[in-house]
Amino acid sequence: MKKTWLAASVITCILSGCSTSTSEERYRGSVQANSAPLSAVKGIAAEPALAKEVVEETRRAWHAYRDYAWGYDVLLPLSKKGFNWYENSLGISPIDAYSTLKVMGLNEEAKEVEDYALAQDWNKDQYVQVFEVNIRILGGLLAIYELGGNPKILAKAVDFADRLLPAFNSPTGLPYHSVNLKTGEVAGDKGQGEGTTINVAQAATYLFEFGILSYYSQDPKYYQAAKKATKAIYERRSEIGLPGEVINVETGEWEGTQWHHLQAGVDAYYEYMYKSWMILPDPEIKAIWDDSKAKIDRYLTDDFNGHRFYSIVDMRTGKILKRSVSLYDAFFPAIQAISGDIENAEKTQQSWHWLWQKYGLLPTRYHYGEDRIEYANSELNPEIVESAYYLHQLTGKEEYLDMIKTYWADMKACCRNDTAFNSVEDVRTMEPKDYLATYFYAETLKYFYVAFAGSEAFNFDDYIFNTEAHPFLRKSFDADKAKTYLGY
Ligand code: DMJ
Repeated sequence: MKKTWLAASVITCILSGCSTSTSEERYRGSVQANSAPLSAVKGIAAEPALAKEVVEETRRAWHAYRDYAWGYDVLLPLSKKGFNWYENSLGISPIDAYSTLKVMGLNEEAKEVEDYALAQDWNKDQYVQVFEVNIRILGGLLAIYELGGNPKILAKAVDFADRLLPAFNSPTGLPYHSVNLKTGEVAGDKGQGEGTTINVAQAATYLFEFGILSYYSQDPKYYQAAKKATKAIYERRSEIGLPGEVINVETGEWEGTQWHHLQAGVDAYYEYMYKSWMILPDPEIKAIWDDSKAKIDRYLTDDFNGHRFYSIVDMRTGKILKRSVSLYDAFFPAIQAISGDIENAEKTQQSWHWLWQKYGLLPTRYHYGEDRIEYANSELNPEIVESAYYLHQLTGKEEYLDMIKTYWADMKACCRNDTAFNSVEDVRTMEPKDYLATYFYAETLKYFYVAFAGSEAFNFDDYIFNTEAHPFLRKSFDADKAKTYLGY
């Protein structure tokens, strides 16, 4: 096994912390194209008793997974058994849960997951969705390394990423939807076109994990593949500057609708431009973000009936096609806020909070133009909590902590069961659904905890989260070294 690249200096830096070379100017006020990320307000309120409660609930939910679903990808909390995404388990829940357990100080549980991850053999004759396993498994392994420092975990991450890389061998550099972990053969998503089409999020949500892996391994090939994919989307934007929604990875043509939006299917494409730039400051990516953010502001912003949402528009004209949102879109206030656009972040979060209060959870899809639910289920997704957390940290306003208290109380009321928590089939009836998403462990519980625990337990300014809420210490990444290790 080739491990010589793992320079001692990198390990030292990760374990003991090295100085950051990015000087973060504090910036507040109106939006500014090249604004530096904001910093948290000092001395803001916390809720230690609720933080303790979240830890106990996490411990309980985690032990339910261990008791009923150990070794499976997902816990089915009502039937009390496990479920796998594919033929063989990839251990998605535990690998996703590690960083939450670690951040909460559940060290015994976290160590058990680390040992479990080390025992995994990725040489599985099985197709996996590149996007989904990148954010959960590669992101999870990198977080185990970041927070635990075990070089054998880094070797596991490298092995896993090397098995994803063949997906990027397309004529455009855009990844195929799925790749076989053993053979490197690629495949499409069943039911989508000829098997060569993917959505924008599946195409270009790799800068963060692949960038971090290039930094740790000092091998630019990962970041270069991710950057090529992001640029392949950006360069195919329309005359008014908007990409589409679904693209053919072989021809580079947009397929299906001419829609654009920042919802599920696009969301993390935008999230990763800004977040990857925050730790690995590639100026080319920042320029793409600045331009993209301006286009979102100009074409997708929709103030309708007293609410601020971001709509579905025609990529060629910017004309609004549908006033409909998915609960995943609630990630956007967090990115608006951290990138300096507090004013719009606050407006958007208020609308999401209004929708939450209407039902006591967010429905998966809501048509705000016609005030009706399109998909009524909820899997206890994290985005609205995440955005309220960012806004609480960045503005210091207690109303955002109050929002998070509401979300926690409502989630317990609807969805806490004798095992752990469950999803719901319909937010109007709260009919239980026998599923507990891996991101409930990775994200939802973590955002509740860090919001309630306060900055002494978890300092917002010190970390950046991947889209699955795996936290990485900003000071682990030196801007000058990043240029060399990532090759930009
Ligand atoms: C998570 O898996 C990730 O945040 C992803 O980017 C989209 N949203 C889900 C949770 O809702």
